[in-house]
Amino acid sequence: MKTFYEKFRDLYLIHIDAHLDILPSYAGNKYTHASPIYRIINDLSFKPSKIIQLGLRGYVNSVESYNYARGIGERIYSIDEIRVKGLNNVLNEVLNIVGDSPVYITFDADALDPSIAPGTGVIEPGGLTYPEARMIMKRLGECNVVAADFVEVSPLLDHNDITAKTITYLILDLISRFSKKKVTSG
Ligand SMILES: [Mn+2]
Repeated sequence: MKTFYEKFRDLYLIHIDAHLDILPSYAGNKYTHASPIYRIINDLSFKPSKIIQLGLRGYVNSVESYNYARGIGERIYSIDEIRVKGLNNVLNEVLNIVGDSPVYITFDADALDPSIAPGTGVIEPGGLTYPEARMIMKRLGECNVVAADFVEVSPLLDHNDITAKTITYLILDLISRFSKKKVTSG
């Protein structure tokens, strides 16, 4: 993020995850899976209004964390809001927000339902299905994506490589759209 934000000052971050990842520290460590969004905002001075989060759910995210994230201007679409509004409508809103701006996508495997992604450390019931995640990848692939990462896959916790295969398919779903978008400078 540091490298891409230095290069693209109008960068958007689209964060797909069950968790807000916005704790200042976790177990006494500033650099864990619980803090990347906090670090990006506070260490890189990245504007919270340029962060869009999709898929949030579960009891790990505290009310205080939601209030903090919303209070500083993050755009949050919980899994419940996605289901009520409809994924396509939410994606239309997201694409409308980012326009032609450069986009960094970060995808946490636990955004997916544990039934298709058991191989991750903090599973949360009620996640995205593969067709939903595939639609997210295909629509976001229409944006000016300059970087993407897929995180939190743990082969030791996986079963029959189901998580690895699902994530691999999502990477393919994303990059398969790149040939359709216009080439941009940088
Ligand atoms: Mn997570």
